[in-house]
Amino acid sequence: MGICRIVGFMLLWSLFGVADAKQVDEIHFQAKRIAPARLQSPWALVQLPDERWLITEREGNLVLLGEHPRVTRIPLDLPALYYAGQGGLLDVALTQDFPLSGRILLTFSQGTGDKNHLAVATAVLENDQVHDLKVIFSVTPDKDTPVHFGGRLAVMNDGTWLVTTGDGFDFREQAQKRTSQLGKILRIREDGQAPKDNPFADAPFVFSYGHRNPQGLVIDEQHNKIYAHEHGPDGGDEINLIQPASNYGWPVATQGLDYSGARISPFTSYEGMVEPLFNWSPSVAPSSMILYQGSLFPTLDGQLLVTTLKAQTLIAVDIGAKPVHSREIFATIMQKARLRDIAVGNDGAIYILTDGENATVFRIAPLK
Ligand SMILES: [Ca+2]
Repeated sequence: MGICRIVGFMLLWSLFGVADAKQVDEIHFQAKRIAPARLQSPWALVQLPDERWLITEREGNLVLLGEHPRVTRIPLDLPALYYAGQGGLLDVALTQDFPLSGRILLTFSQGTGDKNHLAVATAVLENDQVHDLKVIFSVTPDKDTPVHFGGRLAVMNDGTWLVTTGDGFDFREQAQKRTSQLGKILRIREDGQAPKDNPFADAPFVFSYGHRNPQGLVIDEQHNKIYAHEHGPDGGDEINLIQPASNYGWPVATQGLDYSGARISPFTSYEGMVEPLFNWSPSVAPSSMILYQGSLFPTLDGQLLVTTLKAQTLIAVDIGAKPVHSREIFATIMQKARLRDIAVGNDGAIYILTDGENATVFRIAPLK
């Protein structure tokens, strides 16, 4: 480790010449696995007040990860779980009154290959068991593709929830159709009903539209801002500043190309449609995101940290910079892997969930 670090330092020094202080600082951090490499296609992680991590596996399990190697797997009885393609059990989040109620929210894909949709469920986690699981919301209309479900959850100050939904890949024109719930960020109450102050009378759950497959969602309570990222096609991955009632352009305005190389639209911007805060071309395939506001990594304070599947790296996006710019971080201390989710732990360290079979969790902290 010591030698690797020195070599890493020298390599960075030589790569950057007059080195960027931020780049050099970050080599003094270390990554450590905290989970056995046995998580099966996990999608999300969240830390519990008792310090353990709660992790979803797409085939329908919750995993409680305690002190290494303590792992408890809870198979969920999710009604009509559709585990295929990019679907299955996706996000998990704690409700604001979790310490009292044990209530969690889950997203999962439900139905069959011919007819499926994203669903939101609530359940109670108590004594390492899950009970009172019920579906509170189902996205309409159904679709017949196993991909682009969206599925990310975030709770707002007032206790309402934002839920991202994908365009289903074959249904991209529905992202522009407000009355379809595909390709949207929806806002729901914890009982699954529509809040009265959502922006559209004709689409009571829709908060923003014109999205492709958004899977990163961050609420900055301090500055009253919402950030989301979404997968573009070939190029055109975006970070957007989300405002209610706004149209984010897909598929009319995009900087991405179709996978065939053909243009999806003649427009990279369009009047009345909000342009991204940041665009990645070529694609990095952004999977999740946090807004880092901590003291362990001062050079990252106020930046968005984005996990990626295709780029297989963690990316810091400096949204305070003009122009906004992004860079890989921790690249020399964390092996290349598809990265699925990210969280800051109660101890201030950064935790990264990897993707696929035999996935694991890395803890990244300053080197002591
Ligand atoms: Ca857009």
